[in-house]
Amino acid sequence: MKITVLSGGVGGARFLRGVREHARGIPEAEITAVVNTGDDMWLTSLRIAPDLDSIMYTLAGENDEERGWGRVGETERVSGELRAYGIGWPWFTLGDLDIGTHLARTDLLRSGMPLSAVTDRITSRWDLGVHLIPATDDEVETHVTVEGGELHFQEWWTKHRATVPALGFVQHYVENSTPAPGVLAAIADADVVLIAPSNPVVSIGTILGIPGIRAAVAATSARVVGVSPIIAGAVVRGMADACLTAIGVETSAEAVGLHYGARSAGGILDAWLIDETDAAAVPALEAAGIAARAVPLWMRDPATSAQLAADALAL
Ligand code: GDP
Ligand code: FO1
Ligand code: CA
Repeated sequence: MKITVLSGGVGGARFLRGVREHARGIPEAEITAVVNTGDDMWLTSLRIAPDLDSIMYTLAGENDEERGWGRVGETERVSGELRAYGIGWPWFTLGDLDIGTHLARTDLLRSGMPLSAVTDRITSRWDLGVHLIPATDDEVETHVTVEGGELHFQEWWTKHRATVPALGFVQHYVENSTPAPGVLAAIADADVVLIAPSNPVVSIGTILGIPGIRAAVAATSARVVGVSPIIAGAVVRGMADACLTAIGVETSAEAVGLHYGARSAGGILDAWLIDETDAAAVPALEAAGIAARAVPLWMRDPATSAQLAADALAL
């Protein structure tokens, strides 16, 4: 069974851990994650790819579960030195172990390898059980339009904690970008395409904004099932609500489902999984052509993540 998952960072990583766990019971299961790279950036000459790294570390069991990003057992000696020199972003900490990943990625990129090949090489260190493909090999970075100018998404997200009102999001150079090798095939040849409970705007939205990807999802013979990242009108973590507000979408499971839209109405969803507390939204979603089911949506541990994946694959 070919399962393709569109995914951002933390929410997507935890969901992918559940998909992998549940797929252990599915013969011939092959899982491919198409991962957002809009949060990526150059920092102190290193290429940082937060969502690819969040997923890689989580599936490798090397992630810092509490912090939600970076490596477990991390130290910050090098970033202390960078701060002392006034180099880099003092509010964006590059851990020592994490810098090992950035050096490896940057070295391979500098040798001329595309990001997708670099990702294959880096992730081969572990047996992740999921094939990670960046949505594109091109540098397409999310910037946030704010009063008076633009910020790189990471500055808006980590320095300002999304407190500066976002007037909009723009992915520079996205119009010239193309899906990375294997992305369109992973969507077209899938038995099921899952939209992870990721940030609908800057994670899923950015992936769908790469020319060709949204059309591929709309056209695939696979069933397309999404999982709401919003429970009872609130994000589980992070600031996706600030992103949704910026594009005029209410922070609710129903509004996000309708924002993605029913495939039968030109959108991307066949089905939408929402939390039990949002069960009242099922009729409206069904009326819009989206099959909906209310189940526990909190991924508290690998077991609940696996159950969520099972529910999504059964919908
Ligand atoms: P980021 O790139 O690190 O922001 O992570 P993603 O974009 O992949 O996902 C962020 C979203 O994951 C947030 O909006 C959270 O609401 C959502 N999320 C995190 N944990 C859970 C969970 O246990 N259940 C659900 N349904 N959503 C979650
Ligand atoms: N998030 C923070 O809130 N503070 C940080 O200092 C920080 C550093 C960092 C370094 C590498 C990396 O891959 C992610 C990092 N993040 C940090 C998390 C990142 O901002 C989130 O993963 C968002 O999804 C943006 O991608
Ligand atoms: Ca992210």
